[in-house]
Amino acid sequence: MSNDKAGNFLSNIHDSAYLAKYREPKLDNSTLINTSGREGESLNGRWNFGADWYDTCKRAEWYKENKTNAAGDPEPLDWDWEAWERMAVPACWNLERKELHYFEGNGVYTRTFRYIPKDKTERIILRFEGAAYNTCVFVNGKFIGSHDGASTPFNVDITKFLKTENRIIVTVDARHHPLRIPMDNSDWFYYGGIYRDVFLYRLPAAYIKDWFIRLAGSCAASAGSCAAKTPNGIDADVYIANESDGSIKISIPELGITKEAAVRDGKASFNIDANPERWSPENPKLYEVILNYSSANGTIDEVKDRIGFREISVKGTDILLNGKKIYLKGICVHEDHFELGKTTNEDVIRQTIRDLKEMNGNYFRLAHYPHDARFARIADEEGVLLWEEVPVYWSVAFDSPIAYADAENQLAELVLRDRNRASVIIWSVGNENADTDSRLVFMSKLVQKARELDPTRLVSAACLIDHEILKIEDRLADTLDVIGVNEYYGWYDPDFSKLPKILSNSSPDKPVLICEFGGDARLGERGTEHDLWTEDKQYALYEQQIATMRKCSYIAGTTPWILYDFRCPRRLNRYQELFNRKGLIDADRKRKKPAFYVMQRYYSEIE
Ligand code: GCB
Repeated sequence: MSNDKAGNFLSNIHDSAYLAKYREPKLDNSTLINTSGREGESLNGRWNFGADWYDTCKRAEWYKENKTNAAGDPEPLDWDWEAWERMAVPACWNLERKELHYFEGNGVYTRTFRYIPKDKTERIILRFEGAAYNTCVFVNGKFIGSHDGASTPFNVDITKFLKTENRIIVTVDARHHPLRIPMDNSDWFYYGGIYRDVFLYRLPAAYIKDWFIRLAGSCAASAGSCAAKTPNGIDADVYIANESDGSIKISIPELGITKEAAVRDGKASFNIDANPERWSPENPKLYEVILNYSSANGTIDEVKDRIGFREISVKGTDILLNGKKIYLKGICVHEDHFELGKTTNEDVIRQTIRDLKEMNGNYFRLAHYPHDARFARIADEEGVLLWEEVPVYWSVAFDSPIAYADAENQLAELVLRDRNRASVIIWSVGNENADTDSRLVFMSKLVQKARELDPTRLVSAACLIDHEILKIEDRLADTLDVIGVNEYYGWYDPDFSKLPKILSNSSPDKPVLICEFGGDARLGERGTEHDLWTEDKQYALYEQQIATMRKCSYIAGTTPWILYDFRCPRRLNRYQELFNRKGLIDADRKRKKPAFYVMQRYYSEIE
């Protein structure tokens, strides 16, 4: 609290607890609206921007726009919205201006917009697809809510704050500290800013808030509570906001389906007799699904989505897609783009998928945080399978309830965003976390949460190998459907001979994915197969890895590390120059290294 009992004009500089008043309302998974299939009005463009290193906007309440004091005299203001520089939205500020490259403070964004209601009862929802890391939203001088997490969407109903001319102010705090997810150390670059799209949605007074549609009875969990059943028909749950009754009609025109169900306590459920064509990489069949809501008092709402129906399950050490064994021929990919950072667009995503297909792959591990929502949507169309992950990376504060709440919320936001996407087959709850008691509790709870929100997909995590006993052993593995393993034999541990020993010492009762292996090579760097940083060494290492994996029957797929070189502040040697060079393609996303073709050959040879 402020020490300034006299209430003088300096009170804000003495208040070190100022952040407390910006914690609530929280914009989290409980307020999240499923906006797929809705037309938004874009608020992208060039916003005014101030690099506010000491967070003065929040401390001194700039957003209230108090231009005069109580006596009516002008205040010596420290902000000047219209004179501020212009910043692209969406964009990572680090790449917009040289001086902002390492800026990890608070960015203050502001713009105005005119609002003309189309209907007196409409609700106006402001939606952010992603802003890094903590975002506080202010409309017309009022604080509206706060969101934590750099890679998941959030939204807020701003209807009651709107006038004809409106000012919106958004503070984005990009600082990292040990309690955040991810924490203050990682192997990628933490960009800052409003780096994904911003939209306004006009919704009716009561509206369809969310829906979950899937093959009936599909239950992927081997270790979970539901016994796997043969899918038969289509199940759907539809959730309504601001109204507890009315009725929902679901239509799937191509299947000749129209069904109606009553809304009870804000929810309607369907079990529909149907036998849709199964979605798969060979046949990425999508059906248009239309939901219509009408309430007793005449409100109507409609959403449309394109849905693929498929089943993913495990049997022993196999992964089954639609009941048939599938080998996941994959590669890891970061969102990081040399020019765009974590901002992306449809062309970049489609090119990434073309690169995977050129490698004869069918699957991506989207590392290490939720990627842009369009990725899974395009993967649905393109027939690509996905592992999606939350940034519970390395040593997060496993003992902290604050860190847990943040991780669980990011997981829930990801699952709610993408659980209707056929391409997504695996939720991952973390990467390379030491096997401690507190980590086991933390991550087991995340596994449970993923299953509670979505029992139709597999749950995994990228685990570490026990280097002492040379065995795949991690207590978390008992709760997972698929064991993910990262290993760098031939690179961080030069003794490659350990890998075959580990594989033969282990006898897992569930599928194993080698979800990372690899080594750095700077594009064009040549030498012998023993010279670090060369394409020759990377090539030889890939050959060795593949030869070893081929012999192991319980490996159900692999995602080498990584498709493209990516920016990384902890990589400072002359070959790296602030990039992790383990890519099979250079950071320019064009020039391939020879090891790319090792994977291409391998994937063309296996079923
Ligand atoms: C890992 C991490 C990944 C790193 C990679 C590396 O095990 O999961 O995030 O970038 O190793 O290059 O060291």
